[in-house]
Amino acid sequence: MAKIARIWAREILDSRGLPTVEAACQLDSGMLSVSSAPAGTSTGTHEALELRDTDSPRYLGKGVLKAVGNVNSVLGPALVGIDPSNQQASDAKLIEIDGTENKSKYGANAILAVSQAVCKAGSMEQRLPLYMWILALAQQVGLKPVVRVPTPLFNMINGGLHGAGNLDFQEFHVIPASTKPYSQGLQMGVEIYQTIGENLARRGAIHSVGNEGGYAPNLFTNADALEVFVESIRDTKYSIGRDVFLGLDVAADSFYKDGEYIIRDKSSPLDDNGLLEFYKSLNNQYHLALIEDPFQEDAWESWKKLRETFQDQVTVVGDDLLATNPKRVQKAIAENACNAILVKPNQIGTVTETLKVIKMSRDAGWKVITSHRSGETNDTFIADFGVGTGSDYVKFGAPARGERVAKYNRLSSIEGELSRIKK
Ligand code: 2PG
Ligand code: MG
Repeated sequence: MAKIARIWAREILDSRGLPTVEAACQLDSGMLSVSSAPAGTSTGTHEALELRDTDSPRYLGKGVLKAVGNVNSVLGPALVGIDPSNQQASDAKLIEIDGTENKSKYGANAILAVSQAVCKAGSMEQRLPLYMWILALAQQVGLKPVVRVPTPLFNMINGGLHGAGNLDFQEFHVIPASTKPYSQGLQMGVEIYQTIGENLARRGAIHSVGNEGGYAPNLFTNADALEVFVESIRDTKYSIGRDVFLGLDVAADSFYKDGEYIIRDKSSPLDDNGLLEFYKSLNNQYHLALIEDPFQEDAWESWKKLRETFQDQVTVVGDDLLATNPKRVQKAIAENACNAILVKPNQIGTVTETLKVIKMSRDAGWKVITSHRSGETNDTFIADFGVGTGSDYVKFGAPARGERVAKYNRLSSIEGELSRIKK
């Protein structure tokens, strides 16, 4: 059985041109794995800490040399000699030596890059495709073994902190029916994405694309973006409610200020009840299948009210609300604040903790959505993670831009492998 011989890290750039941590794990057999940490733009306050060199002018204070140094001098050496197949032991060691609630001593970016690199090394040692190895790790924490290529949530229009246009809502999703095979969903997503582009160009509304490859238009209101979806989908051979569904990541924290929500659809700021009424009217008109972060991240009462209003007709997803954190997930289950989780490994910091959070969510009967971050690299770890954990959905952005497409292409290749294995 090979052991971890050396772990090291370096600073690389993410898709936004900002530094992030890449870690490499070498086994004494000579095998080498590499993985990198993604980074968020609209980060929730309850997330584990992303360590940046704020006191240095390098990269405008966004360098990650401290986090890299922590891997090279502390985290890496601590794992030398450990069996890479023992993910739980190596993650426990990382958690123990950091010793803080939110990974603030050595940085969740440093810790996650190492945890993922070890996971990849474990899959090599086990001679399994990464998604099959993640399936085995998922079983170790008690998850039911399900391997599936999840349904993609395509983020076609970007607003909020992600878009250069003028929309307040962060993400406007087109979601293929989950009964469709992945390859068909991907094709529908691409055809609809291109058609949306043509329609926005005709309206003279295209501004650019946002962080996640979705168009970032200037439109009159947020509801107009949904209207563009309706028009564009009508121009394809697909129909809403049969082939595809619509969803939103509102990311409400980004337009919440002093107890009020300011959106361009309304001439005056809304309180929580006003925003709920607005969601009701959007749902009446557009039949939303999914809504993420509809309220500010600590507005528990409003989340509960929304759940009571929509019951299980709408998938209500906690991202900033939950921050992939077991304590917050427990509270949300007890309070019936949502019925789905957005899973982002870097919000908590290790592979094992992420798997445990998925297990809690599954036990509560929630849907599981495995997600990228707005700052991504070409690492496709998260695609394998979505498959091996049997996630219902994955959120990887628009079907455009290299770092997004890398993940969609990885799912295509897994789909091909699985169809061959099953035969
Ligand atoms: C989100 C994510 C990913 P960020 O809010 O769901 O789409 O954005 O990575 O900027 O937090
Ligand atoms: Mg979100």
